[in-house]
Amino acid sequence: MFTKAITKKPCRALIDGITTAMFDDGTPDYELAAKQHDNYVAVLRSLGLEVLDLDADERYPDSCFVEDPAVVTAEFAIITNPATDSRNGEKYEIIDAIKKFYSDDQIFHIEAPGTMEGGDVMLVDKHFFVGQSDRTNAEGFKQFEAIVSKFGYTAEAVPVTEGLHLKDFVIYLENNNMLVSAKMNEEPAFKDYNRFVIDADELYAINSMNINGTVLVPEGFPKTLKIIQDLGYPTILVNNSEFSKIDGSLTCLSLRF
Ligand code: CIR
Repeated sequence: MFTKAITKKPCRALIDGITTAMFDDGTPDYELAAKQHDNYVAVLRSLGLEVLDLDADERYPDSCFVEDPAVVTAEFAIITNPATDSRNGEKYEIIDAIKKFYSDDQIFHIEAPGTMEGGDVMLVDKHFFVGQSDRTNAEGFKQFEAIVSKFGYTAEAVPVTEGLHLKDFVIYLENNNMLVSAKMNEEPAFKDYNRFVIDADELYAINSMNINGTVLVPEGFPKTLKIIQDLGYPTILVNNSEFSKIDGSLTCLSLRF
């Protein structure tokens, strides 16, 4: 059960965010992104979460994607080591927010040469799947596993070969259900889950987000919406178009715990 979330307002420099245009191309419209972000925060609050919405930071174009510089659970927080130069400094900023909720002995760090971004980390009960991607390397995984094992969690590395982060291609919806890309459907790590393969033209909607039983689904992906609704989950549609232009999806806009 999530009770809290941390978010961070998009900055005007968002238009310079890193992008491979894997979902959508074009430049985000800052004003619209700010509105969409306010709505995202309002939806989390409507679901009962206490949300700390941090001020925008113009020094870091991608800093609204707070999921990447930290991984949080009920018991501990890990400050990651984001892989790209333009994002690495975000780890020094997120820590002030993390310290409002965690004591010093609950806060850990991934150190160079380890790299990690939270978009590669997917928790299923007490087991972490960790994407091995351009952003999260084997050393990052090794350090992560050593930390989480102290708290009774396990971790498993999964290759990410089709784009940015693990959770762009597989998401856990709870109740043993996963949304997967065609490629992740072949991944042995996920063989025991009920997998629902999302068509290539709706790839962006894999990153839907279960908040205490209600699933937030990006607007504009009717086939995925139907799959989620047919599974019996209540859904809320969220327009995330401006973030999708710089490879940002729903989970990346918050840390939930
Ligand atoms: C980046 O390339 O780092 C950002 N433009 C997008 C980050 C998205 N984060 C996520 O999915 N967790």
